[in-house]
Amino acid sequence: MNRKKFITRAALAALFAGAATPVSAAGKRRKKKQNPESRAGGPMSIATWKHGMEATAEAMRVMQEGKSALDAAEAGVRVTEADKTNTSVGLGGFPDREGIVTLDASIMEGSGRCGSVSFVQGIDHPITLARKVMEDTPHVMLTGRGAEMFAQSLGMVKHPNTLTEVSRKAWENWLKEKQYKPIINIENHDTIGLLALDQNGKLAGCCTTSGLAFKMHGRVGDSPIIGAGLFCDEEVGAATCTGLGETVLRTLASHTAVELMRHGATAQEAAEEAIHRIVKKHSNFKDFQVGILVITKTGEHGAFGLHKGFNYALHQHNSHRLIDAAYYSQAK
Ligand code: SD4
Repeated sequence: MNRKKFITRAALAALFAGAATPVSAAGKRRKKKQNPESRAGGPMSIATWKHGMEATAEAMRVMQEGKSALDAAEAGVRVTEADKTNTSVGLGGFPDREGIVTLDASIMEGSGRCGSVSFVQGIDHPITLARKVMEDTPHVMLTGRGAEMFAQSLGMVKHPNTLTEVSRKAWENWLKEKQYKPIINIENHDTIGLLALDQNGKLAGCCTTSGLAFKMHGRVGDSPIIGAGLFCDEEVGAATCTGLGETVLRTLASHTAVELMRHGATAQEAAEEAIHRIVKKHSNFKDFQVGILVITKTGEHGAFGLHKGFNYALHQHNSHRLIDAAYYSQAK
């Protein structure tokens, strides 16, 4: 190995091997990259997109009652799921190409306990169903009809397949051209991923979505896949993703970010590297959007979008704000 390669490798090893301060190729100590909005300390709740404002408010309210991060994360995203004007989460979501709304959701605690449901129809709160899978079954994931049968056994109502007025119109419009191009571009996105850290230092996260608009019937994205749309580990931190799920699935971006932190990256460095990996594996990265939120077990956070436009809600230290994330590229 020549000297230059050796130094570069040594620098990379230092960056992700738990060194307090990474060493640059020139051998100098480099300051670790932090998100300028990040300040440690719980309780905190952080969530994707503008609709994250209501969700993080509810999550914080629940934690202030003394409840856990898990209760808070679930309660927070239930607000988004219940909002029928939201066209990317819950039953108000845009349907698949057959005109059917199918929902995906996952929930995870820092302890490693987790549950998820995918391809579920007619259920108001897939996140609560995911939690029931975690708590009341020996499984991690239930899908489709089986998940719906489980929901009904718990007394959850299964609604007939009716679209909201807005979704029906959007679908009818889509039917005119039936362009089958996954459309999570820079304007068309959403999904809620919410991470919470409670007053006892416990971590939890939730991710819930109606998925890609006008997807193939049966398509499942990253949101219900543990490690892709969501990952939490109390030894390190947690991450959640939004955007074109296929790209997040190919790179297991949430798990990747948490593992990078385990090996010494800050939350911001982990978020950025997870997006860089998506860029490396997708030459068409200009055509879609992805955003990631990452928190450490002490409440620091990182956020990064593939393109301009990804924002997130942060509720922490008596402040509640919508923040524009840094991003990889402005190109479209
Ligand atoms: C999916 N990741 O099903 C979800 C959708 C999403 O912004 O996040 N849209 O691929």
